[in-house]
Amino acid sequence: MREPYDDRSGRARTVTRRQALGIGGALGLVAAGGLSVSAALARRTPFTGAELRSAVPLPPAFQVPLPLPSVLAPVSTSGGVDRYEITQREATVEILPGVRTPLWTYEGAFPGPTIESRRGRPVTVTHRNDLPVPTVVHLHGGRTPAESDGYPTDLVLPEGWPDAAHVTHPGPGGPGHVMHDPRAVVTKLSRDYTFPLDQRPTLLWYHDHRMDFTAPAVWRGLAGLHVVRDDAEDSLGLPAGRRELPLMIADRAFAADGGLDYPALDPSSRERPGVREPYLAGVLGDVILVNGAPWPVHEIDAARYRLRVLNASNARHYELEAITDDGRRLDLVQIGADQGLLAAPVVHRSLPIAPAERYDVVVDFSGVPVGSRVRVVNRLGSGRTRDVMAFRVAREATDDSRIPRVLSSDLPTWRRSDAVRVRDLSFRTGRMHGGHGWLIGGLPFDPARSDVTTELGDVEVWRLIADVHHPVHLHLVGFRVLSRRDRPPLPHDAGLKDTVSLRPGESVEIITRFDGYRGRYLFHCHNAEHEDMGMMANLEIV
Ligand SMILES: [Cu+2]
Repeated sequence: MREPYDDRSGRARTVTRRQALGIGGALGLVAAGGLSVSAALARRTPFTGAELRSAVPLPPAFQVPLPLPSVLAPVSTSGGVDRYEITQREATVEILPGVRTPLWTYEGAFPGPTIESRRGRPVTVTHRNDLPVPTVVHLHGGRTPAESDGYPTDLVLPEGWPDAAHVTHPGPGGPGHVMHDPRAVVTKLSRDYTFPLDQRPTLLWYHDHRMDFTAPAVWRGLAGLHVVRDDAEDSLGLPAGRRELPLMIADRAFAADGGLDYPALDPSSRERPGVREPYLAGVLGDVILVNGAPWPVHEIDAARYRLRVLNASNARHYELEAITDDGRRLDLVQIGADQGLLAAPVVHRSLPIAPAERYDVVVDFSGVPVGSRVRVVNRLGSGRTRDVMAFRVAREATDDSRIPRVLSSDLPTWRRSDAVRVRDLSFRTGRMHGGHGWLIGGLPFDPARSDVTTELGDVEVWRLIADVHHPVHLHLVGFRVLSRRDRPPLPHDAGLKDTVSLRPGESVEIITRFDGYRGRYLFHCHNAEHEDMGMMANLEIV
């Protein structure tokens, strides 16, 4: 697993190997032909992946109103536990005006219904699977006991699926490569997931995490939000109520029949995982959805708003800016990261966000003239994918919200000297079961292999090294970013994270304490196509 890493030679080796395999161009990776390695990396290709083109007419930007996902009502709140029920089912939804799109949904909606919870108050969600394929639910960012964390082989089988005893996984190498996971806990039709939520308040999200098929399942609509709150955060005076907006950003593409386009090798998601070759590095859509609506617009007061932004895209990266009609860039005042409030606000003019990352941001619209617009754009997009959404300032308003100079004082303060070990983990392309794969430490995911074993309470430093973009996510724990390219972290690395964006050729150090629960967890790349094609590993806490 250990791999000595010298910045220059490491990068050169990556590209050489890729060229030797002859897959660089096909993968839409750094286009190295004719460029020196350093020039190719310096171009910092804004994305890793290839874009699908929709085959239906697309609506103009900023016409469709921004939907706000409905908040799910508990079926019971007795015994100190909030109980919810969610049915996973097919539904046909109008995403593009006048176009009917079949989806896989939680409760018939995309995004699924939002769960609102309080820190330390357990939530149990009974998920019923009425879809045609097995599913697994993972609460991303949750500090969850292993049995409810949605390990990829802990399947919930639908009606009529072959019996649990016969569940094997075809593996990304195709039907010839079969994996069996003796530790999998498989249920039929439904499963109760229990979330203690003994953790810092933040925006979490739940999504499908099925072995080999996470990317197509999330693409088809299996994603929803889960907010954790507590009294301390409520008392800060941040913008609240209708001035707090969840924004789930996700790109998709649409086929001629109105359905979502996805380049799956097996469109039924039943047997053969993986995508067609041009999309091996990631699937990008040409339509930008926010809360399930294309390039929406939202009417607002001339006041401060709290925007809780999630990048729920499979592979697309964004660098967000808020631009007024007269070309002014509004400050994006970051108050929180993946795992809750920062110690103090950090002001950005643009904010990079990789798949699965969240930012909690306050934007002050009070200086924007009534009747004008603020566009949220993606600096990494081009053409139609440059626009994300818009706010239209509809009216003057009073505003008694504030952004305290001190937001929290409970962030972990792990030091490098606290670490009992340092691990080097590479995230790179390579060969897997005779085909193309994405590897951690040179190996594709195998549920039966031990990758990282650590003791409950241990502090570790991980040095993560990438070839192309890899947003790396750890289950169970939050971490802090210690360094990038042996330099101090960037401003947007502040706070407690659960996903860190490795950029091409980059090494990033993180530090964390593995506490909370013992058991079998995961860490993986959150480019969903990479994840399905091998880029996951076991994290065993003993
Ligand atoms: Cu990746």
